[in-house]
Amino acid sequence: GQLFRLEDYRPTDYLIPQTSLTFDLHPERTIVRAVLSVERREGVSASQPLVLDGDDLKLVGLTVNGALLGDNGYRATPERLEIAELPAEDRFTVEIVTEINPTTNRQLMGLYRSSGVYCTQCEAEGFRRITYFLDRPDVLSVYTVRIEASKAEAPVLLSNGNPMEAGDLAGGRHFAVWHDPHPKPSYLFALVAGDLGSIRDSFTTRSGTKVDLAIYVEDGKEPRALYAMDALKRSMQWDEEVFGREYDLDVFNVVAVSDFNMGAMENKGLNVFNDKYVLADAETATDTDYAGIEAVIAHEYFHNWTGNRITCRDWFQLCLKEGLTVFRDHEFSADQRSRAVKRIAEVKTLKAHQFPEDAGPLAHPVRPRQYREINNFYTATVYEKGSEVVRMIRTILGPDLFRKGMDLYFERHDGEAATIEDFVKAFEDASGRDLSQFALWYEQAGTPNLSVSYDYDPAEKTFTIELEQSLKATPGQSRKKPMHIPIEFGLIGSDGKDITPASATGAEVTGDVIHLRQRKEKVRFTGIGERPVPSLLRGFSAPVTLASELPHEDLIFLALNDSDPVGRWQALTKLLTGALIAGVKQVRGGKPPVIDADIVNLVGEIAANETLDAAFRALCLTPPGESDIAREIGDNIDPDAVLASREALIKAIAEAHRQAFAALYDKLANTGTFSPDAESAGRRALRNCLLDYLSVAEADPSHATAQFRAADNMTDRAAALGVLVHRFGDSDSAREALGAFEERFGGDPLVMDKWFMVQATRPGAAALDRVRALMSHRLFSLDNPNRTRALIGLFATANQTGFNRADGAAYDFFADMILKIDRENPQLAARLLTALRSWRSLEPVRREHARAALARIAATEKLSTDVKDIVERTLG
Ligand code: HT7
Ligand code: ZN
Repeated sequence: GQLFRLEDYRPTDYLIPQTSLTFDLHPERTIVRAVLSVERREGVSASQPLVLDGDDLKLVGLTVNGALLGDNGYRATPERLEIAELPAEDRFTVEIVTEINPTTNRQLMGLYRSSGVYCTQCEAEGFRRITYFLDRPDVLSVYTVRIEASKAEAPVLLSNGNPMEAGDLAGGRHFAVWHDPHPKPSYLFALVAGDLGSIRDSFTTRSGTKVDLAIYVEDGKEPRALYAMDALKRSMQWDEEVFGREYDLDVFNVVAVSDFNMGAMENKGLNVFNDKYVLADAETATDTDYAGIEAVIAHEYFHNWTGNRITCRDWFQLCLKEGLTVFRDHEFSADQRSRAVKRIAEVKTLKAHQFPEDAGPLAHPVRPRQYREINNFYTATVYEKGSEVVRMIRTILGPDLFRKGMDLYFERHDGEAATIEDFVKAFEDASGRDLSQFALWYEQAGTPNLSVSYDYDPAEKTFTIELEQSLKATPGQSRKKPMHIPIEFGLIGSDGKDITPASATGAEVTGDVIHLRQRKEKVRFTGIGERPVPSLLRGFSAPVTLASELPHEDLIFLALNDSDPVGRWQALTKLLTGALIAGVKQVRGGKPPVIDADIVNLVGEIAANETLDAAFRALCLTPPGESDIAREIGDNIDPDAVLASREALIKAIAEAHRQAFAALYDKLANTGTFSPDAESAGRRALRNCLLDYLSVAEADPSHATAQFRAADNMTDRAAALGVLVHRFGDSDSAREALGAFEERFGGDPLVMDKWFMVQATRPGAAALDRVRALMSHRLFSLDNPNRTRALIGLFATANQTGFNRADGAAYDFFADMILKIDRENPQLAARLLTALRSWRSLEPVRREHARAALARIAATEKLSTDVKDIVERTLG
């Protein structure tokens, strides 16, 4: 594959201010007529050909200003249309007719059919699979789209913008015309046509415009879209209140489809969703599903300003829209739910997905400098770390200047394709602060490590913090510069209250933020009457790892007293991780893990503290996962020892608190009808944590079976099923529960994904045979991304002992699957393959098996550019 580099960016010679498309939809033979009004840029010679992108296209017609071209006037391949015979005038019209087959399109990019519904996916480079075009984000065009289709097959015809015209045609066909007045890049184009049901509502913007809202779903599933509609209206309101952003069309449509490569897509005025992020009711969706729907609906809606009105100059700037929009959806969810609980969930996600990326062979900067396949850069680094970078800008500037900077960014760049430099400059200009060093967060890959030591001088009443930052080499970046790291902090007195220092010298301190800029710096606080316990990185104010020399007692104190819940959770996590790692060493030395009673008591104390949010207590009661422990160990990982250590800790906690947990479990029982609100969800989360502990303490499935049978909602049912399958997998209770679940939900593949997932993640080497057997289930298909992710994806990413079995058989199976999926859907195959990115951290035997599986993939002929890029970088 070709290497694309940021420094090679050049604007195009031609612009396409207007695009008119006509689709004559047929399942196997769709004709697309594109009429492009083209403008030559000033200074560009008429002898400069117009070179348009294509992908797998068949050209069936071409004219320029209405005239056919001579044989030497153009050259067409499936990948490119070069038109050399062009008029001398700077404005002309190109008409292109292409023929495409939506039915055989299994890549799910371009125009494809999903369960009989025509739909498009154009980001990043799918539009070129529909027609030849300048398919890049800095070419903005006003689109008019006419869709013609069979009225029986596709009564609903949708595209971007506002509806203009509709009517019947001969032969049982009909048409609709859509016009989007906002110039947009081709990746935001969308079309949907099919037999869909819908729910409707409206939203009146604060300037008084009524917007018609609709969510389209498979016929009969309309009631399951009500929560998504509610989330959409709350998102529209919130963006007006918090960012001052109003919606800008007469209609806003959302469509749910069942075959989709990612979560959703923000096409202007016509968001297309994976049905997983639309459909929910108590019977079929868990609290996690509800939270996911709320976040993704908000995320795509927020793109209307951050992504669509202001788009990216090129794909290197992807984080300009994605990082910023993730930050916006995080803030939205924080305002709708418990802010602290939301923040802890974000930190967990960042550490689970982004930190390993930054520490492995696929590490890249938030703004990459080069790529071979852009689809492989929709990563946790671009999205989640990109969001953390925006959050740090807010921490550094404070909320008021941050808002001023955002307003300036919107004012300056509305209607443009912008860069990260434009974004950062808006904050510099709004605040007068120099952010040039800060901007290194966009350039340098890797997670900085902060080493911290403390010194209290009782005679001088001073407390000194010494900070040192370091950043390891990452692919293509061996030497790194020191970063500007904002560290929120508190100094806690023995009464649990924060001490206000009289003064601070050394590194800059603004309010409760230390600004570390040098490689090594000290801060000296005066007027500190007693030795404080420092809480650093409150709110997880920077995406770094923290190595601090705090003693055990201080961590326990923080876990119980920090006024910042994120700080409490961080202290507890540090204690638990330390204990778990010590346990791994003991297991590998052939000894049973010795569990520290202080830690067991601490967990019990937090569980019993009813002044704390139930959701927060649930987070504290869930020990770091197997992959979290592995990440903290860093190398020579034996996943079986990790599991054994974790199980020993759970058992010790479960046995010590059996009675208290049983009483609390009963007390938290359901009352009244199901509601997905944050408080009820928190109560269920805590109760389901307790169910697991109780089942371990009792070594008996009856609590879980009773809960499974009595559950009136999917959260409780799925949690009970998880305990039964993971803890008592060979019992009749587990078999019966799996059977009952299948009987009840066997008609609904999306719900059955939970059934596949729970089995794919059952620990132990035997999981591989179960996964193999489940692939023959009538509902399973490698063609459907949700099914494939539920079974193969979860097996590879969430079953550490099953996937990393010592004989390497699961890696072999996985390699076979990747190669098979790659023939149909390279984007999906490449994404799944990243499950092997941390292979070098394994112990030598597993490492060699994993390497061999990767090498076999790499040696295969006819790999897609997607998989080739990932496998080559992974092998390094
Ligand atoms: N902007 C979108 C990213 C995306 C995508 C979505 C669906 C299928 C393929 C895709 N490639 C890239 C989704 C988002 O971040 O909002
Ligand atoms: Zn996005």
